[in-house]
Amino acid sequence: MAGTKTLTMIKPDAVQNGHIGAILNDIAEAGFRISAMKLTQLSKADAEAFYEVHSERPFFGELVEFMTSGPIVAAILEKENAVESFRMLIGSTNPAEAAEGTIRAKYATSIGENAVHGSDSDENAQIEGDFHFAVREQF
Ligand code: FUP
Repeated sequence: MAGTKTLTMIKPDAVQNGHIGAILNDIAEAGFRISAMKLTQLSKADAEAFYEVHSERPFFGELVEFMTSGPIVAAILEKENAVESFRMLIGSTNPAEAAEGTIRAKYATSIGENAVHGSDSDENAQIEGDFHFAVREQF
């Protein structure tokens, strides 16, 4: 059975461009419950740990630099089939390929600066949620 939790980050580009409110509104209208949320900024070590699976990829350095460049909003979202449902809502990694109406189509600028993160599996949703939030911050 699919899990009910996913982890999102509203990335530095979207925060900088003033899209926090609009993105949270899209998330709420899509029926997600926010069970944890904070405005925070990742250190280099945080970003390197979060994106460890991409450490051998050519874009890793740029990804870490971008993700540490300013504040982000981290949140745990709950809904039936949360991981897949949220990835549908945000659209393809590359905003040029993201379906019309998706969060990345509306608010992302490039494949690197793509407005939002969404977990890619139930296992990673749990790991990423625990990365950002202590148990007492998860409701
Ligand atoms: P997604 O699951 O859609 O966030 O995409 P990936 O896990 O494949 O990539 C994670 C992040 O790496 C992306 F959000 C942006 C960055 N990335 C690049 O900068 N260039 C690429 O070619 C692919 C990913």
